[in-house]
Amino acid sequence: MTITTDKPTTGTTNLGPRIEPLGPCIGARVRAVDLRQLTDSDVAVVHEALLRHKVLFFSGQELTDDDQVALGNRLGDLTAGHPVAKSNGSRAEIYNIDSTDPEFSFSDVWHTDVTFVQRPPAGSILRAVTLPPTGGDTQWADSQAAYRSLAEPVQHLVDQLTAVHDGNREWGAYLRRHENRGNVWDGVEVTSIPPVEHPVVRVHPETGEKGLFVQPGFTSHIVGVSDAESRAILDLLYAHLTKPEHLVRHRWSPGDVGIWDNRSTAHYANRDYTAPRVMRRVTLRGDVPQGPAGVPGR
Ligand SMILES: O=C(O)CCC(=O)C(=O)O
Ligand SMILES: [Fe+2]
Repeated sequence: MTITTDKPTTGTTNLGPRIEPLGPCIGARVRAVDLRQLTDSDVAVVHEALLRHKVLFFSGQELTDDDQVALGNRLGDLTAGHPVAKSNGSRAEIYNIDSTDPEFSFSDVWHTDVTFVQRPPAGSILRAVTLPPTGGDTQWADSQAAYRSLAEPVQHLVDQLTAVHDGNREWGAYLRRHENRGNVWDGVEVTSIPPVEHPVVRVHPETGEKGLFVQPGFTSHIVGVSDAESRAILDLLYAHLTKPEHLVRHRWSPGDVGIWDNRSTAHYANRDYTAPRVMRRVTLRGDVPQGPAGVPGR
């Protein structure tokens, strides 16, 4: 496994964002930045830090819904809030994750956001609005560190595989409850969730690094192998992806914002609270996942 340095990558002066890594592979805290007033140079620093650290945490931010949408537009091109869940926020781009909403579903399964569409979001921006006194932490896994630390023969095996991602596992019941009328996604009303195929190993479109791209939330099976083989391979990869050394855990405080790269991470929201918890998310448009040469995204 490649060991990267713990030294801050940039920002040793007070002239811009300061990046403080939270571990050798995943996670960094970003200080000295106001997400409502990013300069072009701040945007470049945040973008570079995101590629390197995969999830970034900002504290003391006072974002409104409009500010969060504006931030998303500074960092990329925003999708609708969710493909299936109807817009329930003040803006179509916002996905309101509210534990008091009767339609709320806990995200207590490892997943990468919206991998059940052909072009899953490249990144997500999550803001804490209402928090329980304790609990409700979120964890992220570094899918590239996980790939790198697999034994080489296993890397060769998974390099060749394609998996099916099926959003009906999490969202089929919601769609049925709403008479098969979901949200509007890429300009089209979603009325069904056809399963899609993605490579099991994703080549990051910006860095060229390989990462595992299967998660128990939406991946249903591996193509072209038996059920037993698919189950065993996926169980191996899930256990490996979520080894503690591949993880970072965040305890949310009011004013916190987390930004992550969905092309190199999976995440899990702890289901250990009873008091209301409200988070708001926007997602950045992504591309069709590509596998190693010879295993195109389909
Ligand atoms: O509520 C959380 O901490 C995370 C929920 C989630 O999975 C997401 O925002 O994509
Ligand atoms: Fe998520």
